[in-house]
Amino acid sequence: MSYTLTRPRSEQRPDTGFVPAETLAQLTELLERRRTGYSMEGPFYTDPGIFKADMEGIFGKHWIFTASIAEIPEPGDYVTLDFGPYALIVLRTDDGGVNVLHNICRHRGARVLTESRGSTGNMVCGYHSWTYAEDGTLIHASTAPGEKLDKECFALKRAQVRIVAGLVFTCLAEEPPEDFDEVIPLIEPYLAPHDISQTKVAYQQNIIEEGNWKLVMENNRECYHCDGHPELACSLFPTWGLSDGLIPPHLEEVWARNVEAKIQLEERCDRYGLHHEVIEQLDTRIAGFRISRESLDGAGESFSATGRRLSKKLLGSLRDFRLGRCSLHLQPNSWFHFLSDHIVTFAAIPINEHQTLVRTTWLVADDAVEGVDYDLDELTHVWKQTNLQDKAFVEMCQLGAASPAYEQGPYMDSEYQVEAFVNWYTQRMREHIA
Ligand code: 3BY
Ligand code: FES
Repeated sequence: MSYTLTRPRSEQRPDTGFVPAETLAQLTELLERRRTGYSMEGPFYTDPGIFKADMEGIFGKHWIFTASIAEIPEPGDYVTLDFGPYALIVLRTDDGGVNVLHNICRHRGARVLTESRGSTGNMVCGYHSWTYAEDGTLIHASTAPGEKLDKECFALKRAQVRIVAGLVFTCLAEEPPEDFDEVIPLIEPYLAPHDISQTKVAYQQNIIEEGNWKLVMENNRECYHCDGHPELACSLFPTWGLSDGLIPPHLEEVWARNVEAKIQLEERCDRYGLHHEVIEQLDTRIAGFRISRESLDGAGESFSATGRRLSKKLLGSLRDFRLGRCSLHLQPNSWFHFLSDHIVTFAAIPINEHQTLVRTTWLVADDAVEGVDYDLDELTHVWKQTNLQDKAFVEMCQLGAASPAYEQGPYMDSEYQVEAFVNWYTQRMREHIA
């Protein structure tokens, strides 16, 4: 009799698993031969199997940004979000907290909530009316006379939640990466004075970019392309090519303004007790991030053509409009700009290997009145334009990545944050498939 030696079943990666074995072999090889300093190979952006691996190894394991509490201000308010194959409900609870639940009925798997947002009491599945409480507990399921169902076994699955200064993060893993809890106290003091709990959504833009989620993130992580953002460039100082003392002649004037504005901003921040130092740990931490407060051009107040405020109401406990932008970049899927008069949150929500939903949300003080304190078109103009320009850049790269002629190109110095994102991603994926 011959035996085939196998590992115990519990230690095996099931053949029917989420990511096919051939994809894992391909991914292992691609990760092994990754050239640092260069963009990634095409399949990272085009292969459906690698997309599944990303969902499992990144979105299924790490802390991801979902929404802010301004989107779900009242108990029972919810948004639903699909990250690739994951369907989530982000629900405000009666005690003011937030639960994140898998939007998958425990009866036969139907979506429980089918709208993208709304307000709900108990959640009733539309198929056979199984009914769940805000914490996911199954509280009602019709049964035939004498039929028994142990309702305790069929609660909606819950994910981990952290609320950071009003930003709701979730982790779908049973054991979330630990260092996010160390990052929270580093970033919260920068954001808290803008007080998201006292803001409301002025506008939300959802655009589907025909590009892999990693191209969306890479594009966000550099301003080498910022000549392509004329509206943004009115208030955003160039963030590339200026820090090494080699100032191109055509940028000398703007550089001088930037230096002066930075000195004034730092004095102001010190006076008001606001944090402004750059903390940058984009690829060294599992919860990679960069936070800073940086000056804006012109009046230095907001993202407008003149740098002047776009809403007349200051946020939270702030006492001055000239506070530049407090900007946060987080791996793997979000970035934020906190200003004195409004906040813009950005989430990259993967759909499949070649499409990403980019959700941009503008928040203003909850007592700001549209048409009186702010004009919606003016408030949203710069980032709406910038997002459309970014969409075009991402789509150009997606087309390139799909071509057999595509070869990895070098990252320039000003693209170090792109490199950091890619390093973070490749390291996390190596750990995932190890
Ligand atoms: O939003 C950001 O953080 C970067 C800087 C400007 C362009 N880019 C989209
Ligand atoms: Fe939800 Fe049947 S699938 S009640």
